[in-house]
Amino acid sequence: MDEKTILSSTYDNLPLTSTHWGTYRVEAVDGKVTALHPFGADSDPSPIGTGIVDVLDSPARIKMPMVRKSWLEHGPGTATDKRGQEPFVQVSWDEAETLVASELSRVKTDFGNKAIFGGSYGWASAGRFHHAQSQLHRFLNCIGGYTRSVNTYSYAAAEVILPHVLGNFGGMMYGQTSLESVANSTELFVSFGGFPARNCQIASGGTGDHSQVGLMQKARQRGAEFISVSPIRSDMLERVDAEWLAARPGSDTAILLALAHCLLAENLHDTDFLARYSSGFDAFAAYVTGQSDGVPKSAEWAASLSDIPAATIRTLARRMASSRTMLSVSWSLTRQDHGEQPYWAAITLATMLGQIGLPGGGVGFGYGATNSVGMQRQMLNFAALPQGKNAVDDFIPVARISDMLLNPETDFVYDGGRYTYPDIRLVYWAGGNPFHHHQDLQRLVSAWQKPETVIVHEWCWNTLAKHADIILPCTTHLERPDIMLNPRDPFIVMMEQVVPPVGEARNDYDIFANIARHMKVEDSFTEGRDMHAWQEWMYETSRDMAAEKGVALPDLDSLKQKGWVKIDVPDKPHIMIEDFIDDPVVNPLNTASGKIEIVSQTIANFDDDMNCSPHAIWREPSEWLGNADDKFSLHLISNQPQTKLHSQLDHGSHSRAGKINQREPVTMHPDDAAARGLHDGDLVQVFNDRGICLGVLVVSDDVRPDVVQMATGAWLDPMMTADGKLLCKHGNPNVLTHDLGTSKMTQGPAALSCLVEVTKYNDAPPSMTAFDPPEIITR
Ligand SMILES: Nc1nc2c(c(=O)[nH]1)N[C@H]1C(S)=C(S)[C@@H](COP(=O)(O)OP(=O)(O)OC[C@H]3O[C@@H](n4cnc5c(=O)[nH]c(N)nc54)[C@H](O)[C@@H]3O)O[C@H]1N2
Ligand SMILES: Nc1nc2c(c(=O)[nH]1)N[C@H]1C(S)=C(S)[C@@H](COP(=O)(O)OP(=O)(O)OC[C@H]3O[C@@H](n4cnc5c(=O)[nH]c(N)nc54)[C@H](O)[C@@H]3O)O[C@H]1N2
Ligand SMILES: [Mo]
Repeated sequence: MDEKTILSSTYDNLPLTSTHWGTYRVEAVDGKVTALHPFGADSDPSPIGTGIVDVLDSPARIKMPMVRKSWLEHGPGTATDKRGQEPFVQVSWDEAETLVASELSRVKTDFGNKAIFGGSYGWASAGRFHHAQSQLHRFLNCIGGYTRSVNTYSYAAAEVILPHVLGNFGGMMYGQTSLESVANSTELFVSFGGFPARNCQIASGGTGDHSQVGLMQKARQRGAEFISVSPIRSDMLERVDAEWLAARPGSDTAILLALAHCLLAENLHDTDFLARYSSGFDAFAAYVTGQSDGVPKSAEWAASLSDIPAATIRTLARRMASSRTMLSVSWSLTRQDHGEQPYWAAITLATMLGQIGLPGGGVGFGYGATNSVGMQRQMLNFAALPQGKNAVDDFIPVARISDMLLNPETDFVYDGGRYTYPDIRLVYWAGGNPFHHHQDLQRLVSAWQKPETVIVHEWCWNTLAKHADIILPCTTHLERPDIMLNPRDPFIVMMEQVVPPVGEARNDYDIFANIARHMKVEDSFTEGRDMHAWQEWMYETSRDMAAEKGVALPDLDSLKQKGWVKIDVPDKPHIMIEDFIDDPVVNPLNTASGKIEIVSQTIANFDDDMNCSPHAIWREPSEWLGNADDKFSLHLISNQPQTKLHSQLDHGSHSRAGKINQREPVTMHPDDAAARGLHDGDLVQVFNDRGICLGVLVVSDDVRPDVVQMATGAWLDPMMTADGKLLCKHGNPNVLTHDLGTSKMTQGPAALSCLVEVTKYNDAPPSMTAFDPPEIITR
């Protein structure tokens, strides 16, 4: 804990709210929010939350239901190419609900429920009840179901590979060896992709205390050493004095294989551990030594692929074998071509080191990605809004949305199976912003023209809202009561309604309840409960669940009185799959062999055209610096933004303060800037064959040569160039990224495999319109 620790403060009497970026005390005057203050129990509060104050009630706020003009005048499917450009007509709630209900009924009757896409991927808000996707999915299930999406943009490739190798995904991701264990016991923390302090500001579902950075610092003070393999120096938090290995992006699997090669060559691998806990090592070893394919995966081999000297790799392997080592792989490694391979290779290497199950040793997935990863806590489960049953079986891997819309009734493969894309007529989105999160946005813009109707719940005029046919304005966390009830955090917080809803905004729940009434399914949607009754049900059910695990939570009235509670944290640091390590026969993993699968026979049995290898292997990414023939010679890293969560609050004061002349910074190494005659502060265009993105140049040796960095999150501000390319005036890097799946097996997003070029933008700078509302027609 650093000096910022405040155990009580002058704000203790103000109402509480919780967000994905932390818990705050809210100050309001005359029904307007004037400030958000740190929560006294938060040792390292994030400033991100303050960004909402000036935009809660600003011109970018959606205050009434609206319908795109030609959709309203001529019906579904009209001028879908005008989405994002046409004016909206303001309508009453009753008119909007009637339109939505009759359009859903039409699509159901004419095409069946599978023609409704309710994937609605994204983060929405932190309260347990007003979780927009849970509301949407429950509602759509009440009317007969919807085509869903599986997995995330965060780590889709890991979600597919981990069940094969370690038996499940969620348990591994949120049952990792805790950072307390790292702080107490790790001697060498080897990180691929860093431990970026900026990302620990975030916790999906909310948090009470930002503790992770403090724990890393504690490990350092105890004497732990840190190595960061990453294209960006600041990916490892500064306070731990890490040694930086500035590897070529996309080369991690090669380095991991070479580390395995060194262990084998010097007989440093733990053969007893391998025999007792894993299956398939011999076939992997034959691949690593080159016995099976003629290519030894030696340090020299990896050096030419990664730009990390062979001697450095060899020394690292020896240090890893002789220290208590935590091998940490970031989630970002999964968001690139063959993103499953670095994870499989890392698990294999950690198995060879034989430290899985020991305090501070083994492998970790995404330490530092959020405040929840490696959080020491009671392993509890809490109640969530029941989803009902989806009567439709169709699904897509989440990042295949453009493929689905553009190629209805065609086949795709995923995790060894064969499936067909449904023919989608209606898209319903509540929570999440595909015009932020998806790759190759020009392709998405075309795909988005396919459905006849797009219905969106949003609170602000972001790019998604502007691309809707029917937009229904929802409340924010400050305008409704809720509970922060996050099983991955020791705090529970009663979130208060601080101000009345702005304009005619309504809670997602009430919007769905009213549409459900029009569609005669109100009883099954609400079960006779209003929001308060549901929240009480959620809390009381969760309290019972906790009691079953021996954890006593206060009753609801006491909780309301204090506002928050912190559940006691167990003294003994949590260790991943400790029970399996204790006794692999009694507590086998949920894999085909019950052991760690260095070779997966299940994957080996997949059809040949699925192009899957039975163990971790090196595959050259489709786009990377290793391909000297590519006409674009800079690797673009589009990582998480410091000043916001994705696109949320991009229009707020905190995010705007991080921009330069209203646009996003693009960071480039001094050598690359000099070679191009570029200077700090230049307005530049980042481009490739897919699109163009404007930004302002920052010259810094924080990035390695040949790499440029541009954070995600800027609201797409589109402009078409004379030759028909999508240009973002503001700085959304997803106009540049490609829309290919990570692999035929995992089908995740691969945004981080992306090459670009950067030149000065010599035309007159186009004016910024990202935060302007569309033209609105009132009747
Ligand atoms: N190039 C590139 N692209 C990436 C990534 C990358 O690293 N590089 N990262 C990817 C990752 S990891 C992720 S998780 C995604 C994130 O992508 P998203 O999760 O889609 O991004 P957000 O901006 O958080 O979208 C949340 C939306 O929900 C809305 N919202 C908030 N509260 C409510 C509510 O109560 N009700 C309703 N109806 N709406 C609400 C917000 O206004 C916002 O528009 O982006 C992915 N895209
Ligand atoms: N402030 C803030 N925090 C966030 C979020 C946010 O939007 N804002 N989003 C949250 C979400 S949804 C997620 S999923 C997590 C994501 O957590 P991460 O995936 O860890 O986050 P990123 O910032 O995308 O990537 C971390 C770093 O990986 C490095 N990297 C990229 N490619 C490679 C590579 O090929 N090899 C190696 N070794 N390194 C590489 C980049 O330099 C990058 O800065 O962050 C969460 N935290
Ligand atoms: Mo994510």
